[in-house]
Amino acid sequence: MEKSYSGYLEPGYKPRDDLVALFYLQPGRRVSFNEAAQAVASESSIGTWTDISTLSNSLKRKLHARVFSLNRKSRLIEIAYPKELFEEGNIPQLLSSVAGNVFGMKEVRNLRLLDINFPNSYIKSFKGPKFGIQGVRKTLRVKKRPLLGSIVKPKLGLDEKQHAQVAFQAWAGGCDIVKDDENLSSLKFNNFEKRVKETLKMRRKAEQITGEKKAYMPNVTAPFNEMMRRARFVKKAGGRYAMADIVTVGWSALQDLRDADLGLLLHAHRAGHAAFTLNEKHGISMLMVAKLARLAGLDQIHVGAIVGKMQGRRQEVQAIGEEIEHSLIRSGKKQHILSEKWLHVKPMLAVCSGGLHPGKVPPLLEAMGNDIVVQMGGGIHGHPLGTMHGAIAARQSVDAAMKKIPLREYAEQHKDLQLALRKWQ
Ligand code: RUB
Ligand code: CA
Repeated sequence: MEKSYSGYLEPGYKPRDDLVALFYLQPGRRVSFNEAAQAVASESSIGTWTDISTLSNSLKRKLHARVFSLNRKSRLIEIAYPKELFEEGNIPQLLSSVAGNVFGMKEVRNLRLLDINFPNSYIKSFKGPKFGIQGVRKTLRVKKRPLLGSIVKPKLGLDEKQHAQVAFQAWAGGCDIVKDDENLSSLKFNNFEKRVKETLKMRRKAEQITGEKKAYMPNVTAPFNEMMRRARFVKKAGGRYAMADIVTVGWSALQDLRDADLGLLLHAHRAGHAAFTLNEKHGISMLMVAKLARLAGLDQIHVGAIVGKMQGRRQEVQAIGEEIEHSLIRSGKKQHILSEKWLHVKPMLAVCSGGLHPGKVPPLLEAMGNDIVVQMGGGIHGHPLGTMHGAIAARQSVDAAMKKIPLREYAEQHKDLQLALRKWQ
């Protein structure tokens, strides 16, 4: 091993004010586990491939990261980083360090950043969500039941008025929230400003008819300045929410979107996350992504639906949104990433989405509890009688689950639910 990658091992070291990262690590060819672990600690803190005259021993002692626990069997290592290595309130810099060069080093065959434990001083430097779970519930005046959301479908193709009409039908049928899809921004056939105006008009109409509070989540994903302009436009037009595709716009843009304090609830769509979260051995865990989104100050985030169309292991999805023991991380430690106690940082709401329909609501709530948004696109617009009846059926499924009545039994008196179950179950 290169000399510069040695001296980063300190078993038994007790982290105090450090930032502690948990990695899954598989060494590269002809590299020992110890060597690979130290290479990761070195490259992600102050080291490079060879020893250098500019790094004195005293400097190294002060700032180097320490591998303080290694488990060859589980391939888990924990690394403690002095907090001085990180600029407060700067997520891109954090990731350039602990999730930067290390993923491509020859000493490493597979490396996965599973979790980071932040010291309080670091957490303090972020505002966190402005609203959080309680803020969303207050805005929509829904106290206990899961919130019901829909995505306008087809994801692209409708014009502004058609889009607003579909949204209206979904609200009128019983949805609390209607959102744009991840790839809808401002297109030739559907202009952002026009769509927002039309859809908010329909939101007000739906509120009058139903007597319920409704919300529209326009997708502001765009290059930074344009994204901010669109978010401000939404606020001015009377919107309550904005959604952004967090992976594609990036952490820097998200932090500024939150820091602008526009008074909008912020929804995080995670399109693209699976490029680095899916491989169990390499990349960054979804748990980590959710934690960073909370730090950045988003109010809600897609976490997976377990019973739906998208990948996402039950255990990890639950660990993000629900309080269960997450054995993949630290056995014995209760993980509840979105509501874990974090000083002033408010709990974030989990959004379950992707391939859901009314028949899937009871097992979903069983797995995730009631503090979620149940979001359905196809499962509402694919109803045999159209969007409004689809939304009615979806709301009936939530009501049945809340009353603990089996869906089939509830469907005997609820025609729309019955039709949905007939199509999808
Ligand atoms: C939902 C949809 C969302 C996915 C994304 O539509 O397309 O973009 O939820 O996946 P439908 P995830 O209800 O028709 O499947 O939520 O896992 O990030
Ligand atoms: Ca989508």
